[in-house]
Amino acid sequence: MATKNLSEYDLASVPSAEGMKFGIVVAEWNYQITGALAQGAMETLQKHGANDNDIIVKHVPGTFELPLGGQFMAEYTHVDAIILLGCVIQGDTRHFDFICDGVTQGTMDLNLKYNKPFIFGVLTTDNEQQSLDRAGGRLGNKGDEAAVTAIKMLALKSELK
Ligand code: DLZ
Repeated sequence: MATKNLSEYDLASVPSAEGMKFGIVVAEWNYQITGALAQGAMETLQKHGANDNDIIVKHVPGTFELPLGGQFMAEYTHVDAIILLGCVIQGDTRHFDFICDGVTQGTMDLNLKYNKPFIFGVLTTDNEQQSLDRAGGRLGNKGDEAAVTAIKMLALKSELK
């Protein structure tokens, strides 16, 4: 199966992000990659009408800290959706599995605890090249996909409320 380009989507399917408030939490580990994810997410939110003043960006040390960083955003700011951006690259030890398990379950828990979208913008790859490919490289940018997902989930919430 061909891998999807993360930056390709149907523009018409994305509602306006005007008036929506976003938090972006970025892991500092593998920052060459996570910084590119953050740039992609910012640009995509802006492209769909989000106001610069409605986007808060904060950093945490590593991907393992993303859920707590997201919880701080939910508790102490007025954002409507939070995008969590990280990159975990497989190493020689089982650390990869522990970080991936923690951030995955932690993110799901936050979605349900706060009734807000917490978007899982985390690359989990076997090597650095696979991550670069998905951080603005040949397979697009996971930050773009995360931003579009945040907008769509907020629009769905508004529609149903
Ligand atoms: C310790 C660690 C390792 C080995 N690998 C990564 C990684 O590939 N990506 C990442 O975002 N963070 C990594 N970390 C750091 C952990 O996420 C975390 O910051 C530390 O274990 C401290 O809790």
